[in-house]
Amino acid sequence: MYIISEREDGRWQIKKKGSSRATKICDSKLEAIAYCQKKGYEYEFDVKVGNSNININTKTVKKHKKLFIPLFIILALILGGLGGLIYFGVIKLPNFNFGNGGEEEHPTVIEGEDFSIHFLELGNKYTGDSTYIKAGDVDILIDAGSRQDSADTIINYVNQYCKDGKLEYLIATHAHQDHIAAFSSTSSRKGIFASYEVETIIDFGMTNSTSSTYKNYVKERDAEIASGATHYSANELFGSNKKHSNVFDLGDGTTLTVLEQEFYTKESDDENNYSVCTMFTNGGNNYLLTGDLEKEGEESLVELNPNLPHCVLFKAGHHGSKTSSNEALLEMISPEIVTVCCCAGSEEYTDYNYNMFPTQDFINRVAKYTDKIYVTSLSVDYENNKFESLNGNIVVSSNKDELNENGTYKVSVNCSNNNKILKESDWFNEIVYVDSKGSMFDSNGNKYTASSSGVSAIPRRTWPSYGV
Ligand SMILES: [Ca+2]
Ligand SMILES: [Zn+2]
Repeated sequence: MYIISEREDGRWQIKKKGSSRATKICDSKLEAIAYCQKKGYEYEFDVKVGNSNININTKTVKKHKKLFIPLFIILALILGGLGGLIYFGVIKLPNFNFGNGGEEEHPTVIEGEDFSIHFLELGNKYTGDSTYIKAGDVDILIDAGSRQDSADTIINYVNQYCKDGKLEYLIATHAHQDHIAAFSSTSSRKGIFASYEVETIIDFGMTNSTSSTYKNYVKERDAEIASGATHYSANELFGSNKKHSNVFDLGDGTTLTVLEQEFYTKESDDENNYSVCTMFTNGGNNYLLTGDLEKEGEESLVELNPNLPHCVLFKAGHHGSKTSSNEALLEMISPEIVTVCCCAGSEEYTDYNYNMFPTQDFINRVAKYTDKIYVTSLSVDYENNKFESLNGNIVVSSNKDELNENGTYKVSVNCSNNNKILKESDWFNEIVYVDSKGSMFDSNGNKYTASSSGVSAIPRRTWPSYGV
């Protein structure tokens, strides 16, 4: 049995009876009814009379019987009539996302959470980042990769949660295309800046980039600033000339902290080191995102933040590259959940099996702390643009009604494709063919197969014996 009730924000929620978490939140009561009917759920309403909350099947109903029964009958008639009209197609409902059908489906929209962090698939074969965070009514977007055509995918996703057309925060970690491409528009497609009103922009203090992607980003960012957005580059949050504290209050005890590292002001020959590092704190949990920060950047981060706390979640540095997520950082934060935004096993950057994202070295280091590694996408056939979801969109969320024994908010992971941890995935255990150097391709660029000569068959990835 499911209960449909109105929320304080005027939207309507569907809750499984006895559950504290909503299964689905709808914009209207009609939408909620249509959803239940479509799903074949038995449902009833939580009806408000005056100030008291009356549940139809409780003792409270009897107390208000005389008042309540006529109301209920009228309500039932109205809703029944509407239901019938909808059923017979007389009233057209807007398009709702009903998912894929079936009992064990993974919801495409996670509802009823106070805090959620979403690692997005980007709609193409390229590795890149876009992370959406919802903290109460505050909407935050960190990065908009991997290419300009990811804009539609990101916007469609974010609009399931962001209902006011306004991003309270927009953060660009560094100037690489796979992080900023979809912020700006093209003649045929609107980007993020053109699609939302942005309140505060936080971006990198340094860049070596002269790319057109970067220039387009700057142009649209500056237009957003001209129309009222506040802008801080990371270096303006530290030192004697700082313009704002590096801690931003998101309300309800949630904070966004920009963590200091030396490459906000110091030159590096690796653009990745300029990455803006952020930590979210909510309900006693910390969530760490370091963009594409490399080893030197991580060392600086650890040095300048000697009190970096334990983090329930770490977004793998640089898409699970072998040069990021190093021991010095992992040791300080001892992550429980690690998310990787990449197209797993793609030859976009390398022909060598173990160096393809997420790399074997990265897995070896993280394995000491957790096996809860989740990866967004999967490369099926890079040349022919074939990609699929691995975990899909990864949502890590919590709410104040579900607590751990120590009082911190219980954190859950829900992915749009499946919730399988990496080491149990087909991809991880898949047999691949490599030459003596570990390459999956011959000198002509052809992929080795079982019948190629001089190759060995190995599993894609292995889990180290010391791993948890
Ligand atoms: Ca908003
Ligand atoms: Zn990147």
